[in-house]
Amino acid sequence: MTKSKKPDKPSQLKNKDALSIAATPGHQAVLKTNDIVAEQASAIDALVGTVPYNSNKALEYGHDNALAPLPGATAEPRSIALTASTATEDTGTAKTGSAVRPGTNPTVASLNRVRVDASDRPLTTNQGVRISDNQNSLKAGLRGPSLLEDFILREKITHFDHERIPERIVHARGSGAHGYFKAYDALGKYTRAAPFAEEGKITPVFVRFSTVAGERGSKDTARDVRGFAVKFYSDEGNWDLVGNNMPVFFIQDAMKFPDLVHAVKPEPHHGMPQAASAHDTFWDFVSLMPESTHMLMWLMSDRALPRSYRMMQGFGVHTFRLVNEEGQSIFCKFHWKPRQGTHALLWDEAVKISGADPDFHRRDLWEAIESGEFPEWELGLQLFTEEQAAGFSFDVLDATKLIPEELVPVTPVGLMVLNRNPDNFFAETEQVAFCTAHIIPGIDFSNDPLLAGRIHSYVDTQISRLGGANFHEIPINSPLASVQNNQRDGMHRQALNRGRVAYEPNSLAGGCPFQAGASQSAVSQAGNGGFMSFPDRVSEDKVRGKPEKFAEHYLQATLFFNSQTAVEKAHITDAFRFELSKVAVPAIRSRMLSSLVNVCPDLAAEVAAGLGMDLPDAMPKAILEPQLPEVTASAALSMMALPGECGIRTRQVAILIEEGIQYSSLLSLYDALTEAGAVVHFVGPRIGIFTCASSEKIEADRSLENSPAVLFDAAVLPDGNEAVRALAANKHTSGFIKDLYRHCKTILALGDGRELLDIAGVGPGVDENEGILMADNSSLAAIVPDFIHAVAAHRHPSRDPATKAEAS
Ligand code: HDE
Repeated sequence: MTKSKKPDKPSQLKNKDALSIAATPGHQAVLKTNDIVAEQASAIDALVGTVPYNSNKALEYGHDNALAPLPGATAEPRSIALTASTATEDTGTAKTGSAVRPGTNPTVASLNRVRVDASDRPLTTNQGVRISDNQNSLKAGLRGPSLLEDFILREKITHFDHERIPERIVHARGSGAHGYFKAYDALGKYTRAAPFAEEGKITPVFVRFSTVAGERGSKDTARDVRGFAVKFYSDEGNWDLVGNNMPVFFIQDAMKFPDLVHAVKPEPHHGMPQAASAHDTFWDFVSLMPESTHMLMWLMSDRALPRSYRMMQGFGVHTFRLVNEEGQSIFCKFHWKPRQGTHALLWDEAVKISGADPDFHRRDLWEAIESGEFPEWELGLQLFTEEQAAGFSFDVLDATKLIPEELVPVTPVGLMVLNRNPDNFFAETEQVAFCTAHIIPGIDFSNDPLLAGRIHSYVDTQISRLGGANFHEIPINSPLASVQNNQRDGMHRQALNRGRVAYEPNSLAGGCPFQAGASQSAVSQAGNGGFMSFPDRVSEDKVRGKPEKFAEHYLQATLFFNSQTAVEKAHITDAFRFELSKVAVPAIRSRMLSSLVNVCPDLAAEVAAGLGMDLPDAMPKAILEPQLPEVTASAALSMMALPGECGIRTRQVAILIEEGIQYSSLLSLYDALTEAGAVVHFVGPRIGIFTCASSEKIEADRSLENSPAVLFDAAVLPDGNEAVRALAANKHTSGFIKDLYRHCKTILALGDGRELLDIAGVGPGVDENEGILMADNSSLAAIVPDFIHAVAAHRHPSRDPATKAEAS
């Protein structure tokens, strides 16, 4: 190969002289320009001459060369000017800027380069022309016709007409935030991936959480899977870990994804229902696809109703590979575990929130970050060898199966913190383009056939959604790592590539940009080589089919169900009953019931009873004698095992107020709650100022009317005779307290406030129940820690009507 050549003495091109002459009126710049051209021509010839033939050609052949590609041959030009597009490169203006430094690409950089602030600046058109009047269109006379020449009006309206882009085919509704990932330790033993290169290494991230089925304006609290997509802006390129809040998926092969999505989306004839799986086409499809049963158990569980995006686990779902510097590989599953705990809404709560605040999750994420309560997740890895995988009772390439943590433990490897809201929802959250194909050296794919389809799909979909092949240049998508290649042109191209060379091999640009070669290569420095696919050996027939182990569809659905607590099981039963009760065709309901018999006959019988149907026979299975599972109950699958470490931080606590409340008790309580990190709201019959019995003033920032109980995690009923009487007379109070009670939330009744429990029909004797606390002035101080403890428990399942019904 041609070795990199030391640069000759920089050539003395005289373009500076030429420019100064050209800029002087009356001078003939032609002769000088010809000097430059002549000099460039001779220098280019010298450069090209250093490459008498393509010495790398022979290295393109054979197995050993395939495993260790060398970096491309390069030769440095005598001057940077040789690779320029034009001899006038040095002509600087405010618009063109100065000549670019060698090897720079300002289209990839931090978002600072495109952040815009209009303070103290006048309104302009998109061409930068100042607008004198933004109130009136141009008319022929005050009462005359509008004029076609009004380019200001027309530019404004034209831009407005094109403000929307196609929404995502799935995951259209979502919210995002910036943050960083910090590695606990160097993971070089397993992977050369840049984010894990050193202990304490920080990599910027952008994360987008989403629902799947609903359209862009749909409610946040639909029963649905949640997307959990993380873009790592690593110094070796962007890595997107595009996961969900559930560790498995509905289908095993990408071929079925459009069918699944068509089945769950609003039915094509009338466009209903929005953001809901409770309809015929969804259950028709999944009841014919028994491999979806495990995912259905997750979807019918409370995991599908997160309390907050901040309180969900995330999973990479597929098996991936990690590859180290020596080219050794180990299989890996990715897990995100929230510090805030994994918590859910109740169905009744989710339904009511979707009316009270359809932006519930978006608001929650935004407000937490704005208030400095930065959500955190720990990244964990399940690492296992191919030999281990071969021995499992299930196939690790089957995305409908998880690997129980009892079989392969999760090793924590780092922490992700989301600490900044986007400047602009559209530019960042809407335009961010995640893609499973965005991997970096050290991460690689497994042969999961679902993953293979995704590797194709994401780039493809961005091309139509973001309007062309240059979506990677949109600032939120552009990497921090430098980008240089021979791709050119296309819609909305931003990079102004210098020079006339857009191909490789070349000698006119000294062989640049050159192929990086393998990281293991002796000639490249460690860590500087290019991406190398793990050389997984493949020698099989070309077929359309699935491996035998994929045929087992029920054991992990049963594992999931058996790992739930009684209340979680009751919610799953309720959810199946609700969803199937919305299915109009009885035969579809019956088919689904027959499938559930294979998961758990008791579950199926209860759902059937709830639908007023006879229990059908079990659905025939695709495999009669599967391998026995290694694990039959897994504690980690129950949300009850994931309370988190944040106590009551960010929990929303309502303190009801009215004219005449007792102030003294409230003050110390307020201080204790805010000290512990809760967000306390004073909720009155209206917003505004209220006067306490001892004449202090308190301002209600929420009203019973605009903020129903479902928007709070806990509530305090105040003391004060007059106030309690007024609250009792308010038409919203009783429903407010009933919902708090029914949703198993913590209630603290102070002094006279306990009467409100009776009025709401949840007393007397209610204080026997978990999470209902009573105090008066003298006992308040003692009860505050109990209250905080009870709110931190999220809710009190012993009061759950689902389990009560079960017991009775
Ligand atoms: Fe996606 N998926 N998906 N998906 N997916 C998209 O890409 C697709 C799958 C996931 O916040 C689309 O940019 C196929 C599994 C998330 O922007 C699209 C298959 C998992 C997001 C697409 C799957 C996901 C998407 C739509 C089966 C969990 C939102 C717009 C072969 C591991 C990312 C877009 C964001 C988005 C295709 C299955 C997660 C159409 C073909 C499994 C979190 O390309």
